[in-house]
Amino acid sequence: MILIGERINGMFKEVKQAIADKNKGVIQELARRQTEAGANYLDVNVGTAASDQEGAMQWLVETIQQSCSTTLCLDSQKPNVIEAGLKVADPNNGIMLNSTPVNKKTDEEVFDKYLEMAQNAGPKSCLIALTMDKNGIPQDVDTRVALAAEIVQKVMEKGFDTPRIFIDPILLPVNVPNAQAQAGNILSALDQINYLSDPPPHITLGLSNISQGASERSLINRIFLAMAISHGLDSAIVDVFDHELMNVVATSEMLMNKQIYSDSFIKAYFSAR
Ligand code: THG
Repeated sequence: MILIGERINGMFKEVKQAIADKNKGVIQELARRQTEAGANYLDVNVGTAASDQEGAMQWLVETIQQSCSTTLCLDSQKPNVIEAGLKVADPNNGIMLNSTPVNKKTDEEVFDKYLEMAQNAGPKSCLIALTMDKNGIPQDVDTRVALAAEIVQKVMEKGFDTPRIFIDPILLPVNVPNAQAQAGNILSALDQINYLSDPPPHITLGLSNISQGASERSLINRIFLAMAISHGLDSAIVDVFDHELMNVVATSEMLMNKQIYSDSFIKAYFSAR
């Protein structure tokens, strides 16, 4: 399971404050602790409050890189903010770009821009692509799968290997009126996305989205993650500090026969990461 640590995001008060105060210690501690907890990538999102988003992204990337070499996942819907991060990102660490829709009303070329940035960012770079287009986020299974197919086709045409693409079918909060069926629809979409190409694209999700504003947040996150792994999810943006969630990852992978059973399978899973 490829895990992307969610905590360096201006959505969190502590991070927002650290960006405003240029408090490096808070960010470096989050980077180090998430890496220790098992994050393969660190999501880096300046949030919406930062007045200078490009400057904030550069400061975050530079600050994190001073303390660890974990691969960064630059998270912004604005190509110029990603571009700013790429300018200071250490190419030796690899990079993930997060994320682009297939197209959008205000920018028909957005996908090509993100793909080009990923292609110019070195041979190991990868890109998260959302099953979303100018009509917004689809609610049904078929449109999600059709958009995923369009993404796979686009990247194949540009010679970008399909395992460098992470398709994100966009998880919505379960407490939003009429959104409750979406979790199940995503599971059905996962089943099909895995057959789009050989080798298949990776699939990822912003797991914590599902429980935003709900009670029993960690329970909802943990159960849905187990369900999604059983439908082929192989990556997620998660709270790696949720220890039980990490145990769910190890146990789900063992039950899916991705790791041999032993009485100490949880310990074995994390020492092999
Ligand atoms: N797909 C992709 N990238 C993403 C998302 C996605 N990046 C951002 C987000 N969604 C994933 N990361 C988070 C991080 C935090 C929360 C949810 C998703 C979260 N935050 C608390 C809240 O909103 O209640 C903040 C609590 C606090 O302030 O302490 O839940 O879907 N590709």
